Amino acid sequence: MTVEERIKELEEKLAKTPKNKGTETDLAKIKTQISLLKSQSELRKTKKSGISAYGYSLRKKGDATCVLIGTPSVGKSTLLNKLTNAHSATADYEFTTLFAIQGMLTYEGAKIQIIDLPGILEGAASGTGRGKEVLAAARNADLMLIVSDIKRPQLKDIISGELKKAGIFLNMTAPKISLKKTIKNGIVVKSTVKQRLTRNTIAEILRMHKLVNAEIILFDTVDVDDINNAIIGNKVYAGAIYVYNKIDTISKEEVSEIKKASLQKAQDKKNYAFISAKTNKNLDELKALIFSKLNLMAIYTKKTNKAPDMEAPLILKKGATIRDACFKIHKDFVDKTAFAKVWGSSRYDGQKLSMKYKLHHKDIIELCF
Ligand SMILES: Nc1nc2c(ncn2[C@@H]2O[C@H](COP(=O)(O)OP(=O)(O)OP(=O)(O)O)[C@@H](O)[C@H]2O)c(=O)[nH]1
Ligand SMILES: [Mg+2]
Repeated sequence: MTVEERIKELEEKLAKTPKNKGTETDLAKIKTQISLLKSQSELRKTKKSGISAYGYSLRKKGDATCVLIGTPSVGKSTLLNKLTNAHSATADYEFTTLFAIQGMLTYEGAKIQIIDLPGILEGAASGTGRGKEVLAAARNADLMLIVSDIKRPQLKDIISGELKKAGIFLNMTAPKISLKKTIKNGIVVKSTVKQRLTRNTIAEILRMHKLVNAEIILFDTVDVDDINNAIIGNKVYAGAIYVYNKIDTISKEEVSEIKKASLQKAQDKKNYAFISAKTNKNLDELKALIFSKLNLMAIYTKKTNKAPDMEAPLILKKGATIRDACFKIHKDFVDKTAFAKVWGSSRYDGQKLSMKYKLHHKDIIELCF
């Protein structure tokens, strides 16, 4: 029996097993066995086919990487060409793009790599088309741009579903789980919140991963897959922007309707863009949204008695400190620098602040030795 056949058999068993408190541990064990087999089979396939060699996956470059992902003909390549210096072929037939094409978007001084991927179809995660390879290429990105045709807004859910099946979760944070191997005491399960699973079930899952002495602390309510993922680590949590393209093809009123339906919660505004790649509508808003979703900030540097360099800022993650800025310039600067003068978020211009100070987007700093 092949691994795939065994997985199928277990999935059938899982579907047939009644779901109640009495079967909780059995169900968890089947799910864990499936997770273990899947990760084994993925590993084998990646090694055998050398997925990256297919030309779907590109080396990361610049300050951050985004991928354009969606069904064929929604306008991914047109958008790539508009956002970057790239020339990806576009056409009104499906599967115009066959391999990954990249371009660089410069925004606020940040160099953001954007990768245009071939279109994927429903069923991609289970191998339809070159779906698996495309989804594998998307895994490493810092941000997913899920492109749909505004006339078919439901495409967003199809693509999100395929990504989920491929272990890529959008706009969600991983449940916090701490796991450490210990030298004695067997499996110890601790939790700071109420759990649905019993301690015994959780311990059984850990044992299936051949853990004998270990302490697991759960800071969120978790399910079996969450625990398996914390141990195997084959799930990815990525930010995503749902891009509805071709708004030029419907009326303003229709666009408003779809916007209203999509933007229900305050945070939705950060997750949706309504654009026309063809007529350039709302592309500047999309660029700003990409920069913001990537949690980047630009920090300008200046030398004593000189004007700041506004052309080539340091690009750092939000929350970065003066120390991180020094490190980005050169690791030697960390020890050399005593403090920095800051303009922008500081209480007054040129305020002397310590290495621990958290910088803000567009701050100007002068390192003092
Ligand atoms: N009306 C309109 N047409 C667009 C827009 N963006 C792209 N198109 C057209 O849609 C068609 C498909 O565009 P592509 O950019 O090739 O689409 P794609 O998503 O890269 O397609 P694949 O590579 O096949 O997956 C082309 O004829 C484009 O000119 C838009 O905003 N409005
Ligand atoms: Mg294309």
